[in-house]
Amino acid sequence: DGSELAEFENAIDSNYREPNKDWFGKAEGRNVIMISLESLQSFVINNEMNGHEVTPFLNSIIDDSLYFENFYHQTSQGKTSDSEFILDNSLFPTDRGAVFFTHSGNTYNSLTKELNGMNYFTNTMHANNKSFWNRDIMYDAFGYDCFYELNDYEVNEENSVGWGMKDDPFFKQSVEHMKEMPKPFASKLITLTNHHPFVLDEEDKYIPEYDSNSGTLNRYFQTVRYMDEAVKNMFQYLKDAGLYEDSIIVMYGDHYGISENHNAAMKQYLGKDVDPYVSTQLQRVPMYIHIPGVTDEGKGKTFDHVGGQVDLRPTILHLLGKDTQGDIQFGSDLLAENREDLVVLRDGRFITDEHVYAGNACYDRETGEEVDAESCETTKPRADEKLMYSDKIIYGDLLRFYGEEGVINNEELNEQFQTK
Ligand code: GP9
Ligand code: MN
Repeated sequence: DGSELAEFENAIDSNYREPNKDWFGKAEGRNVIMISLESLQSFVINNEMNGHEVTPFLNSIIDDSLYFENFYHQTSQGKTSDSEFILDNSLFPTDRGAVFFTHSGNTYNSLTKELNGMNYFTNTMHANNKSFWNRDIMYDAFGYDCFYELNDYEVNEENSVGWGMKDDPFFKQSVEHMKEMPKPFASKLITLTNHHPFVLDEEDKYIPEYDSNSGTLNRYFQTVRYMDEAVKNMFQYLKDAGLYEDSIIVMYGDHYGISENHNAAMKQYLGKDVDPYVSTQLQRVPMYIHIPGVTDEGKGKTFDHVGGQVDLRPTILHLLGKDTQGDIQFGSDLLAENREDLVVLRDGRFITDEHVYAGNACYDRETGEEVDAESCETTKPRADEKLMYSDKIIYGDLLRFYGEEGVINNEELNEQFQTK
């Protein structure tokens, strides 16, 4: 009877938050440099491993950035590609296979398409085979102008390890490409060295291994430390190329690096049991927005409200001065003033300002103590609804019914909601 469609649209409209006037357009016209930090989890930030600082550079730029300390990844089986999907669309990935493979034929209203409309030269940079995760096909659906892939990099034995090109030479050669790009450009750079099984050449080991029974966790600290050094160098490469001042740099962890298989080793490192609460809190990934001339020289700010990768798209567009009202999206501007304090993970776990819902139990967010299940029950329908509507959009390819001005084909869309 059409009321389902109305419900659907209301549910999505309610995700939107008005931009914060202090931040709206603060990075207008700048190049956008988005850096996907492979497998980087927040627990290493401002932390030590047997007395060794793990992320000295990433720690040092917190004061020079907008930093979100309770920011969660929302990926599923599609790993890096899921994080890319979320960034571009502010939709949840699906929980069956990788959406990059299963729904590359859909219509998307991507961040990339918005940026194209704002005259950006949009591109994605990753020194791996272009068809890995079906990227070459999905990137066309998102509308990227260019994909700098394996063949666009000088990759040799010397500058490779593990999965391929090391992060430092990758950054260096990416900046060479940026110099040649039409301005303004929007680049997404996907790092690779901090990837399981976390291997490095001797010369790239800045700190020793950890001493648990998990070689994976032991080496993880070392490869994270390597990535930290590579990011530090990247900032310098941008400065040397004269690209730093005119850019905004957004950096985020794509997903966890240490799975539940290493809980015993994690328990040793954290000094506490990895129960469903701790495990959920370990899904936090670092998220930085660095705006030279605005947030640097100690003018940054750390935010403790909860957020997730679905919030990236509206946050970035609002910083660039493009309002996202009316867009079909499941996140909201991280800098908005009246945010809904709810982040939903793809597997149904969720986090509010007060609670963590995991393993069918409800925990106090501050203390980690299990509390009455009822405390989470009021939020659960809203959390489930978000996943359900996002799935509906992807499985029904519903974005093909929407255009710049909102609904373009209401009749067909209506039909979608009647014939289920
Ligand atoms: C592969 C890289 C790593 O190109 O993105 O993929 P992951 O295993 O993290 O999804
Ligand atoms: Mn990854």
